[in-house]
Parts: sequence; structure tokens; C-alpha cells
Amino acid sequence: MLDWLPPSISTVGGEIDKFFYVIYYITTVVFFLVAGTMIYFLIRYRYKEGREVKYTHGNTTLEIIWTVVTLVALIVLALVSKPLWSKIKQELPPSSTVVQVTGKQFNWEILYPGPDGMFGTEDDYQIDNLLHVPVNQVVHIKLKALDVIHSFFVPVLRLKQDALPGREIMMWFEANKPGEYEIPCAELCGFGHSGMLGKLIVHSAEDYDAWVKSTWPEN
Ligand SMILES: [Cu+2]
Repeated sequence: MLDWLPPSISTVGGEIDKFFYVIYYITTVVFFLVAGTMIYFLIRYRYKEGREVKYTHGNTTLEIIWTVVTLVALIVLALVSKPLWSKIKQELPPSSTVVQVTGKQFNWEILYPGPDGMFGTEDDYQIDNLLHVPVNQVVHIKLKALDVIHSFFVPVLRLKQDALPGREIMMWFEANKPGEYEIPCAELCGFGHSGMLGKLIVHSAEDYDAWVKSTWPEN
């Protein structure tokens, strides 16, 4: 198996990568079959003095075969990946950590609800581009956009979600390795798009407690 993906620090990363590789190998095989056939035909039927041109109008049996094979592959992949897809995109495991992330030209605005766990209260804490989360815990993200469409992308979490103005999208992840990771914007959102880069800081349990204490000292 090739190993050129970024490291995975997500609890679902391994399963996603498996699907990625299955699709990757299928398309690789198909690519070489198609390109190989094309090169063979180019050489086999190259120009030759006196050779007659033969016209063909397709082959219905062949067309049915490659359409059905592709269709079956697509349906099987869809059915097999459905449980994982639901787990990632539809079911939200319970969590006590919720952070609101708002994409705006050209930053990620991060809003923490504070010790009371509620947004819009006095103990909220807002900062650009720094997403602090605890390791080995489910984190909920409430994703919004202020102006245009952005895309919240954390490669090491295998997580990518468009942020749309006027919508609140809930998503979740669980990071299993402390460290600092990149949150690029993956949707061309204007002239500053390439500089739109947040930082995910995954803290160990003690570090996270220390960060909470330093951010909300009265509590
Ligand atoms: Cu953006």
C-alpha cells in the first residue's frame, strides 16, 4: 500500500483511508487499462501506405458491459461506505466540548462558549484561527460562514466541510494525538484565500486544563 497521505490523528481516519485506497486502486487499474488500450491501438493501427480505413459504429454489447460494470462498482462502493459515511456526517456522538467556527474573508473566527457552555453569554471567548481542543474527546464544531462559501479542512483529521452563509452545520471529530495541525480553507473564497490558515491545537488532558484555567481564570 502506498503511504503518501498525511498522518492521521482521527479516530475515523483509518477507515476513511481504507476507502480512499480502494477507490484509488480501482481507478489506477482502469487508468492503465484505458491508456494501455489506447497506446496499443495507436501503434497497431498507425498509418501505413495502402491500408484501407474501416469505419465502426460502436458495439452495443461492449457498451452495456462497461456501463453495468461501472454501475455495479458504484453501487457496491456506496452501500459498503454508507455506515462510515453516516457515522461521520449524520450521527453526532455526545460531547461536552462545542466550539463555533465561522469562516470569513480571510480568517477562521473561533468562538468558545466558556464554562457555562452557552454561546452569546459574557464568558464567551473569541479568537482568530486558534482552535484549542482536548485529545481523545469528541469535539463538536458548529460551522458557519460570514460572507462567502469557505471550506473547513483539517487534512490530519480527514475532515472537510463547506461553510455556507446562512447555515449552521454541526460536525464532530475526535483527535487522538496531541500536536499542532493546519486548518486551511479549501474553497477559493477571494484574493486572501491562500493565506486563510487556522491552527488546530490538540492538547493533552493536563495541557487542556491549563489552557482552560488561563483563559477563564475566575472559574
Ligand atoms: Cu476561505
